[in-house]
Amino acid sequence: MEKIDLRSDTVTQPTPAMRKAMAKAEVGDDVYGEDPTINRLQELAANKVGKEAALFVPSGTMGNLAAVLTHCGRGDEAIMGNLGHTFLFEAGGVSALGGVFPSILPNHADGTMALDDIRGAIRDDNVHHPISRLVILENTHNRCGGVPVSVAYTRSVAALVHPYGLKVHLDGARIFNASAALNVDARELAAPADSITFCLSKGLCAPAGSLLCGSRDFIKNARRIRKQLGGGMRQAGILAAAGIIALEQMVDRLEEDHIRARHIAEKLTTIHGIELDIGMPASNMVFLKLADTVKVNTDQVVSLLAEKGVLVGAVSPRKLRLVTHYWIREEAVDQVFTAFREVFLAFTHK
Ligand code: TLP
Repeated sequence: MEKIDLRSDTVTQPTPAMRKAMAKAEVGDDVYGEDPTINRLQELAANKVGKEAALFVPSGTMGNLAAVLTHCGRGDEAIMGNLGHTFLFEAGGVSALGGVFPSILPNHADGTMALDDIRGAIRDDNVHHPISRLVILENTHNRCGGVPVSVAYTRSVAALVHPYGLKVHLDGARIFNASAALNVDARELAAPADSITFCLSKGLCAPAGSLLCGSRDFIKNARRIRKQLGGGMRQAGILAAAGIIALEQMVDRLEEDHIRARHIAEKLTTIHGIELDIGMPASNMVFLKLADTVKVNTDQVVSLLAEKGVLVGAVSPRKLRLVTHYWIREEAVDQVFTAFREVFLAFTHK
């Protein structure tokens, strides 16, 4: 039985074009700055998000960490959302490795933090306080349902914090999904931010790698931090070759994943016991809630679906996440629907 893997877009396999490009990639020692394929990827990446320079890093987590450690020193404070990836899913790296103090604000359902909250979190100059250095935004916002965040919001955060000397880092792991969902160039989404990380190894299907982008000076400093973190990868042009294909061939098709997510959501919400927030899905993520009438928790739903070859994620006892990507074809929509219907029918007969 072939599995339909909707747990994440991180499960994507490289495309045949990527494998071909990887086999032929010209490589060199990237710690010396001599890998031509990495250099080409970095140039392409910086251009795609409208920044001066870019740095190839092994993962989105390292990209965000290197950004925070470049912007902040030990004891400095970084303002971030309570549902943000950096706060929830990066193993506390900013504190563990950088001594950076997180100031956590509530994320609203649309992925934003209230401007008043951000203003209130900026410390004044007082010996009792850490120094506020950074605000971290996320676009699309994963835990808020994969919602894209507007240019206007990102601009207003930057306009609010820049006069106080704070920088803005954008975790744009899925910035091209945001761009497709809003029909806005990724450069515009990134423009207000001082730095941005985006990932090649999610909807864009590359086997590994992310890009940290920003000003030339910022990237020069981030290069040293990447070295400290052990992220200098030598002949990683083999990976960068796939990244180039990701940027050249996989960005413009992301809208297809969003359409498929909508098809899946439309079908699944016809099943008794499945609920979806209004206006969702907003990109390639479908977050489904179990209705109160469903007496089992998502762990059980996940294992019953897995027996039928459909893999989905449980993000809480009452919430499932399904993520569409290149390897989920239109035919899969009906297979997913059938599996869910059978599983949910079984519950109502118990
Ligand atoms: N997200 C993963 C899990 O870690 C939750 C997923 O399955 O969605 N920023 C955002 C917004 C992300 O969603 C992720 C990965 C990362 C950063 C980290 O990227 P990697 O996995 O490359 O370190």
